[in-house]
Formats: sequence, C-alpha cells, structure tokens
Amino acid sequence: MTFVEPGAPGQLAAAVREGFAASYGAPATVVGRAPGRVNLIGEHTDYNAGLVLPLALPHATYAAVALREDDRVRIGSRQKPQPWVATLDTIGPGQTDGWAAYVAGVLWALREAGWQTPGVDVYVDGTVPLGAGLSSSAALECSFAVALATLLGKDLTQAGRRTLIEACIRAETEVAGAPTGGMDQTVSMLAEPNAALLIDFDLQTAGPVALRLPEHGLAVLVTDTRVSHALTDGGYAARRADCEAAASALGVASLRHAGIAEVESQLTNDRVRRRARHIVTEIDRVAETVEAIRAGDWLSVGSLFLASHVSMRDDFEISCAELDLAVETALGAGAIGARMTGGGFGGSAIALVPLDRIDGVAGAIDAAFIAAGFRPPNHLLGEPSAAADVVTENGLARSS
Ligand code: GAF
Repeated sequence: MTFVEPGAPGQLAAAVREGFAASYGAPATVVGRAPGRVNLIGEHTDYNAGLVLPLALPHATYAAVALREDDRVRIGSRQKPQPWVATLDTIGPGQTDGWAAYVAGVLWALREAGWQTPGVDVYVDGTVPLGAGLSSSAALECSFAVALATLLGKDLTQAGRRTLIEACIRAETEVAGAPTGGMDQTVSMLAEPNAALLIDFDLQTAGPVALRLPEHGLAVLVTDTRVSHALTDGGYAARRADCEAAASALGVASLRHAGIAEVESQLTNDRVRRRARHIVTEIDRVAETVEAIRAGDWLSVGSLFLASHVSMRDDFEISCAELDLAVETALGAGAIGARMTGGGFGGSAIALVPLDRIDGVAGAIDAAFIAAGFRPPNHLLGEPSAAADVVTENGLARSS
C-alpha cells in the first residue's frame, strides 16, 4: 500500500529555497505554499453557478520566488531544474504553454489587473500528486500568487485573496487553456483547517463547514487511480458545452436556475438532458450533504456520495473503470460512502471510512486493482487543512 505523505512545510520550504539557490546562484526572498484540494461533493457545478464542497489537502505546492531588476522570467522546478525562460512582454494567452503557463499566466493576469511587477525567478516543488484530480495546477498558481503578492507588499486579506483567485482563474482558463470553473483556486486561497469550504458560485460566497472527522471516528481516504487526467483534453470542455446548451434551451442564465421537472420535460436531446440532470441533482446533493454533516448524519453523507457517483457515471459520463472499481471496492470493504472526485476521466476517488478501516479499505482497493490488471493506485488522507500563505523561516505559515 502506498500512502502519499504531505511532508513538513518547514522542510519543503527549505528544499525549494535550496533548489532556487542552486538554479539561480542567489537566495529566494519568499516561499509561497498553496494546498491541493479534494472535493467532497459538487462536481462540474462550479461553472453552472452552483454549489461545491471541497477541502484543502495538507499536500501542497511550494514556490520560492525573488523579484528581478529586469523583465526576464525564469521558472524552474525540482522535476525540471533547467528553467523555462521568457520576458514579461512575451507572456499571455496564445503565447505560453506547458506547465510554466500556470505560473507565467498568474504574472500576466496580475499585470492585466494593474499590478506593476518586474521579472521574477521562481523554483517550485511539492507533494500534490500531479494529474490526480487533486488540483496540482491551482496549487501551483496559488503558491506563486501569494509569494508575488507578499513580495510586492500586497495584502493577503479576504479582499486581497479574491484578487489573487481571479488572477489564478484567468491564468488557467486564458493562458493555460483549461476551461475550468474556479472551485480549485477558491478553496486553495480561502480554505480553513478542520473544515470543508461551501462555495456558492451564484451568490459568490464561501464559508467553512466544520469537519472534525476524527472526533466521529472517520476519515476521508483519497485514492489516486493514476489514470491520467488533463483538463485541457476535450472531455471537460464538451461537458461544459452541453451544460451551456441545456441552460440556453431552458432559457436560464445557468443550470443553477433550472428545476429538475423542466430538465426532464423540456430537454429533448437525451445527452444534454442527462448532463443537466446531473448538474441540477448534484447542486441539491451539496446542500443536503452540508445539512447531513452539520447534523452528524454520516450515513446520509455516505448515501449522497454514492448517488453523486452514480450520477457522474451514468448521466455525466465522466467516470472510468478504475474509478468505478475503487468506489465499489471501498463500499464492499467497509466505507460509508464513496465517489469519484474532481474533473473525472481518471484522477481520484474518495471514500468516507471508519478510522479502523483505513488500511483495510486501501488494501482491498489495491488487491482489486491488481486482480483487474490495473496499476496499483496511491492513497492519501484528506485532512482538511489551511489555505495558501507564505512560509516563514521557522516553517509556520504567516497569519494574514
Ligand atoms: C476541475 C475544475 F478545475 C473545477 O473547476 C471543477 O469544475 C472540477 O473539475 C469538477 O467539479 O477540478
């Protein structure tokens, strides 16, 4: 069984400072840290003005950054120490691709928002599994954004963080070309420890929902199927287009404002109707999950997880054999509920598991994968953790 550990922030920050110094021959000024996320429920609802309920993982990306005196931009990582190099005026939509776009795009978006910034040197590393549906991209964007904000003397208050969220979303959608909905950047910037974050994309509000699972003898087990997941592939954009077609056919601005009766009776295209049915029922499930968590009704939370998975498998069609097997096996091995999480087409599944069943459920999933001829998955624990911030020399995130 392989569990991916989050690592100690102080050590990981020191490691990126070392990598920075080795790459650029001078010390970094600031290290930003931003968490990956796992979504408890509410999938593909963010771009439909709906509700989502993610939590920030303890697994994070760390970005060591220094301002330059010229307009050069250098971005390196432990995986790719040879830095990507550009100048400020060559960064932007249609001009920048590859992984560095997630950092350079933030720089571009903040300059578009009016920030005066010189060139930067950046070096990143972290413990968020890549391509696992756990928002390694948003963690990369947000780790750089908080570091740059701090270097430029900007605040990291709620209002300051909203500016950074917008810039990170623009980086991802306009520069990296992934037409995503904003959940990942929002939770990475606004999450609180021991809580999930209920985000309402219609009202533009976000607030914590207390989630002290160990006190209830429970944990969120995350299983990374290691089936590749890329939001720039066509599947995500195709789902988004179907949702927009459904809203348009129903005459509403977004599916948040559609009811299930009209979806069933007025949408004549079978595929579009099923997509819309997922969104409308999923938004209701998020609200019901929040109520069940607040009431300590974990069996209902588990049932809602399973209903969400079935909806994504059959109506939204974003699951895959590995995700279905992880969910079915987790339930058979003692999980209270399980579902695929994130954008889909691979990536991760979550299971709500009694503490004394964590190893049993993870082991059963491994065995089932091997028996099915799949690569053994990785696991991690989804302990609700803190939002993005800078890391001080002693390893503690600065309070903001
Ligand atoms: C990805 C996207 F980035 C999010 O915006 C969201 O749509 C999610 O898939 C599905 O819920 O993580």
